[in-house]
Amino acid sequence: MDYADLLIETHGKVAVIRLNRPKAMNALNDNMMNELGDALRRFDADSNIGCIILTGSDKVFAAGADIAAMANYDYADTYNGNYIGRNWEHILDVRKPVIGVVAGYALGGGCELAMMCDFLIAADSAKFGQPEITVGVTPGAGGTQRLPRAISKSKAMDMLLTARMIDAAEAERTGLVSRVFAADKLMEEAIGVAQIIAAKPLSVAMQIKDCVNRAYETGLTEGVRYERRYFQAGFGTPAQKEGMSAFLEKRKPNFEGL
Ligand code: DAK
Repeated sequence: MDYADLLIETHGKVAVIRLNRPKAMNALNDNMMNELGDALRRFDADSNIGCIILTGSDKVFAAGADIAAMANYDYADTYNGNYIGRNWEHILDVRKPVIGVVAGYALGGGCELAMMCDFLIAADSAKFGQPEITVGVTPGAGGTQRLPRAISKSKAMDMLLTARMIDAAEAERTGLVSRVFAADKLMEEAIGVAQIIAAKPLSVAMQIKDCVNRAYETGLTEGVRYERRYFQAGFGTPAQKEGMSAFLEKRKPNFEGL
């Protein structure tokens, strides 16, 4: 895979996709988002991959949508061209786990893209913000919806209305990120987390992801009913047989290919 605005690596069953427009602080433009959709689709379909990491550089995850590209847009350009909708949200269709790994700035569309990942790991250098109000627009890729769900209405209103950035410690305290590591250990630690996930049965990981995402979009009763169907259907599968046999036989399970 050869891309102009992304760097790609694999570490065993872990794929790493790096946003890479260093001269523009990884500002998100059409080409990058098209490439990102392509890379995500390929890794999702690749049976050698069990977990995907989306990251940036050690300085910036992404400083938002590309302001230079959108400064001259008018309503017809954004509405008729389905700006954002046409190519920013492929990540939501990925069935395998996707970890967002953030060092430095994740601002505006960058913060929104990070929040589309399944969970976030941050460096102690990370800074999250939704400064769109300062450039005269509302967020357009889910910032007003995912941020209050992640960190509470009050914190989200504060960030969205004042454009205040929060640091890694506040992001962890408020639940936006799950873990924080020293910047120089970030990728090593994040790949370690991804490798743990990739060694689990992929079928079950995808079902858990589907169920947790359901919790976002339905009420509790409906969500628990959804989860129960997966749970019951899981009996008799190779993953259940291997996992439970291994426990009873006091050995490590081998979920290769499951
Ligand atoms: N877009 C384009 N270029 C950017 C950029 C961005 N978002 N952020 C930085 N750059 C460029 C700078 O212009 C500069 O380019 P040169 O001057 O060197 O050519 C280069 O990256 C380095 O930036 P700085 O010189 O500013 O670097 P600093 O370290 O001093 O500052 C910073 C880093 C990240 C704090 C600063 O660059 C900054 O504040 N950047 C802008 C952050 C921002 O406002 N982000 C939100 C963007 S708005 C919608 C759809 C989408 C959206 C909204 C609505 N609808 C469909 C309704 C999304 C909006 C956004 O994301």
